[in-house]
Amino acid sequence: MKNLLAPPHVNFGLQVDILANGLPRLRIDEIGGIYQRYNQTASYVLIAEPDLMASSAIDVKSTRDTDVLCFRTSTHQQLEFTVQHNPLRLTLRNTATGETLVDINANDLLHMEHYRRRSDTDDTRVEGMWEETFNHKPDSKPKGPQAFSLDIDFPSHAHIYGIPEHAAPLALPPTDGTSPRRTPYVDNSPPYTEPYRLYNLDVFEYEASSPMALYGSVPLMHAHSSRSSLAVFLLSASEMWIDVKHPSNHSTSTQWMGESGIIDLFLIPGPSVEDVFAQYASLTGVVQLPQQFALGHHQCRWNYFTSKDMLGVVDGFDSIDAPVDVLWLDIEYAEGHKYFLWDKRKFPDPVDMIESIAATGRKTVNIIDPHLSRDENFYVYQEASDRGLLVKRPDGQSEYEGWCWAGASSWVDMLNPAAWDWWISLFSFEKWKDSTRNLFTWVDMNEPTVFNGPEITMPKDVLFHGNVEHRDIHNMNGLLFTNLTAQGLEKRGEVNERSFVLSRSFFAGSQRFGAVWTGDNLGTWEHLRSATPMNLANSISGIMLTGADVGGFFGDPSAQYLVRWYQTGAFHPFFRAHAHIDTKRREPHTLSEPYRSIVRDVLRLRYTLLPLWYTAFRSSTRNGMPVIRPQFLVHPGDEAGYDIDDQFYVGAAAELLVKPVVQEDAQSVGVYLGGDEPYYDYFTHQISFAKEHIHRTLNIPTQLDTLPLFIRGGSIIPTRERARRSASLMVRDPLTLTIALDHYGEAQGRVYLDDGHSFDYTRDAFIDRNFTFSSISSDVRGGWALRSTQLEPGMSFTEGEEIEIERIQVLGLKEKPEEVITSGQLLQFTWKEGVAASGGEEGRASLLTIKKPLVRVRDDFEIVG
Ligand code: NBV
Repeated sequence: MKNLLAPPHVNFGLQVDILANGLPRLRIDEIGGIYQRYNQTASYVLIAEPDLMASSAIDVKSTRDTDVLCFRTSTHQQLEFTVQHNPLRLTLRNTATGETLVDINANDLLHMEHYRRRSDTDDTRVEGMWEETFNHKPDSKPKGPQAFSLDIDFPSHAHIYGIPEHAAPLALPPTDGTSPRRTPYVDNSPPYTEPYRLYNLDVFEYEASSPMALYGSVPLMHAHSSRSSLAVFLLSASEMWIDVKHPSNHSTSTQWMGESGIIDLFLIPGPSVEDVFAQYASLTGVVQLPQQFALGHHQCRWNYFTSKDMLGVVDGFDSIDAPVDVLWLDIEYAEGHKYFLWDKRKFPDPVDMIESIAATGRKTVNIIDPHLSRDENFYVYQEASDRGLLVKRPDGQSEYEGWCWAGASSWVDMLNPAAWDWWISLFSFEKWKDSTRNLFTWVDMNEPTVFNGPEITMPKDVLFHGNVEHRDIHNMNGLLFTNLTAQGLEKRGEVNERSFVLSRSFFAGSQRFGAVWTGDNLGTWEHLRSATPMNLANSISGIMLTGADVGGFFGDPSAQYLVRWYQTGAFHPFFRAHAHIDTKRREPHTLSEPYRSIVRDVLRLRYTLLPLWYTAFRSSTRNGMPVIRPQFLVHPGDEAGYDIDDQFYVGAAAELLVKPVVQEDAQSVGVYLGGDEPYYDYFTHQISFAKEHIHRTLNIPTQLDTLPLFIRGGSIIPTRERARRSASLMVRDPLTLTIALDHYGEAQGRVYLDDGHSFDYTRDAFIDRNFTFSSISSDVRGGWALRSTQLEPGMSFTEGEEIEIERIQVLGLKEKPEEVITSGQLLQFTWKEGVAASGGEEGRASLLTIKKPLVRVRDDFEIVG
């Protein structure tokens, strides 16, 4: 393959592979160049080298100018991938529908700068080609120019999503200065004129709406229409820029520019939204099943200063009966910001403190920033230095030194295999005596942040193992760190516990190693508004355990604002309150009434719903679907929902719909009702549904204690109605099933339970049930049956055997049953008259409550009425 911008003797190769499940993978690299472009990103990001489709399953038709590959995906899509040689153009077409899904190089923007010797060229005149400066910080660019560019068109898809992390609307606005389709959530936000940038950075006080780079990046872009869904994944960890425009109302054109490395592009053909997620998960993996506590409420602050301070916060929660699972320690716990070393003046007996907190059912997390103080007496630095495990200066010899909290610092080179076991060993109980199995890890500043570096990060020309420049791997630096830290936690002692790591920097695949959050947001309404689209963007990019600093990191916002933040954060997967060191204390117990009680009730609501969250995560480990979902995923055919990102669904089957209130002094909000199913107000059981030609948007009054939350008709949701002090204290509590009927008077649901902390679930120690509620007779009285069947065999969860279902409530039944029976026994029930789901009327739903159904979760049962 020739590149018109390169001299004739330079060659580029295009390798097209069709993966076993039908995903085309395209790799473009220079052949016989002076250097080898970096091509190892996949080995850190993909779960395995993907299997290829047997060549016998691919029908290849070649002419002088084209090669056409015809094959069937595992989702039974008949596809045709065409390589047109001159000019080069690559297209993916669905042969059944004739739709062109992806069109590459239609705009002739596919280019790769070839490697050259400085002495061989007169290119030195081009500014920035052989060295650059950023804010007076030099980049020596020893290999010279090596960027690539590529245009990817979606001729039949007008809506695109993904490529986090940006504080931007979920449906990505164009970057050519034209106005986005939807009114931006930030007042007077100008149209975007810069490309979306992927370059993991620690950005001080980031803007609430901007394509600028933030802490994480996932180069995955979804394209969606009412006909099909697909995605592209450009696996490069170098800096990238992505431009977006819409040549017409039904198409999108994008241009991707990367600084270095090979082009490694995966086409993810769908065609359903579920297929896209399963296909992406087949590459980068699914979310790690979190410990139950990770889904509870987390209380953080920069900083709790002493053991007494920490224990006081625990008492504060207990004093108002508010649940919390994890107490967090920021950088001031560490002596001289030398992480792993507790400052014993403030925390004289860390183990005692951690275990005192654990005795109340809570965990502790402390922060391990990746910069190592270059203090010869600091064992972590000393060991890393002695073993040659630190990132090197561009000379490849001396240790790179930069500034961070600890002063002069160095960084561990996570490309060096010798660093892996060593880093893991730091977490072992033998080595880290001041830790216990109840202590977990927060990895911050792992973009990495270097105070005196260009753009507050590491210079691009510093060297990692194998003489790899930082520029080639920058965006996966955080991922490598999180991976090894998670392994450290899993391998310490013989404890058989799942790890928990929170990381600020992330990349494709980070879902396998823990949680992420959206960094240092501001305590402003705009930032509260941006948190939901940002978490949705992470979710649809595979990063499932995602959250934002509840309350806003910077500032001293009002109590009204804090309440609205808790109401929002309680429905984000990772739910952690956090605040800057200069802010006033704002833990729930420090608030005045009525705010304190409202926040406590929101926390309890989160805990009541933990079985639903946990089931959703388990489900995601099997199918790769997000646990929170935007409108377009739940109603993929409804175009009116494609730009909506201020309401979302929660649960394995999107059972709940939530619309956070994010405007100051809001009197009401409009909730968009997708589909034609009934929606039940979670608290009042009022039924609403979209009435064609009358309303699709439901206006809900929003007093401060109101949270617009609905159960989607057709769902059965598991809850634990007694919120206790922490999630781990609830794992054996009985369940309540709430059955919200659809138009046909039917519903289904699921619950997954295990011990909530160990790996025993991988050895069948779990309960996984399927519930169906359906009519069993066609007579006018309409008898029904609720059945529980085993979804996945896994019956060795002995701890869970006695867990009961203590209550069942059925919403929207047509008639009061004469009797309710299980296994020949009459069950007691109460009945409240109300509207039936099948009647097409709005109003408060009828409510059948079976108080003691006498069944255990693990049992097969049938309850009829
Ligand atoms: O470690 C201090 C903070 C931390 O609280 C915050 O969550 C991180 O995002 N950290 C950044 C460093 C300094 C921020 C100004």
